[in-house]
Amino acid sequence: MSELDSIFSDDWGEDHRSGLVAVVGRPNVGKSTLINAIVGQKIAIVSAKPQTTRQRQLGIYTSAAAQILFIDSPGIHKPKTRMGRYMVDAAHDALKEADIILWILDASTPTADEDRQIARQLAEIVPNTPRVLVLNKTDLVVDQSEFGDFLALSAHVDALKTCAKARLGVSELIDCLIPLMPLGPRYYPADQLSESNLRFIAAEIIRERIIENTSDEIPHSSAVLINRFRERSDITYIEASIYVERGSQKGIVIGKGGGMIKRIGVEARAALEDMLGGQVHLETRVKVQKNWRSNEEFMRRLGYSIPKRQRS
Ligand SMILES: Nc1nc2c(ncn2[C@@H]2O[C@H](COP(=O)(O)OP(=O)(O)OP(=O)(O)O)[C@@H](O)[C@H]2O)c(=O)[nH]1
Ligand SMILES: [Mg+2]
Repeated sequence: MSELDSIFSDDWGEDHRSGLVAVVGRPNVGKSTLINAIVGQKIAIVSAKPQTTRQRQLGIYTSAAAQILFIDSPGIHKPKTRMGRYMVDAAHDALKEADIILWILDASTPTADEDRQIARQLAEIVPNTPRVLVLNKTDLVVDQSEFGDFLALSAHVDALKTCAKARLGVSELIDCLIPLMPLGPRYYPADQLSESNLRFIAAEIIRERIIENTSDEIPHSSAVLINRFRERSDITYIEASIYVERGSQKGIVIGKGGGMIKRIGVEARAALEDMLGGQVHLETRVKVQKNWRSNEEFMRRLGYSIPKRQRS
């Protein structure tokens, strides 16, 4: 059987391995970029601004020998809002589920205080889960002689260097992880790369265009709700609400003469058409939901599945 035939065969051997790898680290270190590089397709949005990823998301790697489910998680930081708390909780939950923890560090600042905090959290929450350290963005550093101290951050079974943006070090990383995974079956079909539905991906694509085109608090204060997603044979109709937290932010997102929202719409539509492989009709409306990042009920409406507070 060729490698390709054996990947698509349902007949994996007794030595097939599978499991969950939690990809964690500070915001903006390149977790989502790395997962996109591993699965070979953009399944998670990426930006140069911190706190881009807000929810747990799966990236599925499949070969003849193994299936590794990578959990992309929000960057671990000190939360200032209910939304921030939700994000850090999502990262902690990912840790608890995982067979292996892949801790990503940024080579241009490998041992920031935030990383020491994360080392403490790992030791407290998952003291017994094996860790692999990944030093990403190695392209940004000329003098690599100082890389030594990131190894001292925490006990680990292996440490590797990557440049996720250029997809360097990815196959070495997979080769390192496979023998560490438990024996197990293939959970998802070989051609499935994520478990996100199209509505979620559409909302994320629009959110990415907002993050890219705005600054200051607006990327963090914006959320996208898909009100309608209707697929016809030749065109997909999408209606989306963009929520911000204040009237002044709404003005900025709409822009002078509607210029900004037009740009966001044009860019998002192009990306959506690329993803769906067909024509897209996109309508967006900008709305204000005051301080929604502290409003649990509204966050739930946006799809951030916060558990209802238990009565005591
Ligand atoms: N130079 C360089 N930049 C990188 C590399 N990997 C990722 N980046 C950039 O780093 C920025 C952050 O990448 P993300 O993948 O969004 O980071 P993240 O860790 O998922 O961030 P959060 O979701 O906010 O926690 C983006 O601008 C990426 O293009 C790399 O290897 N080298
Ligand atoms: Mg991310």
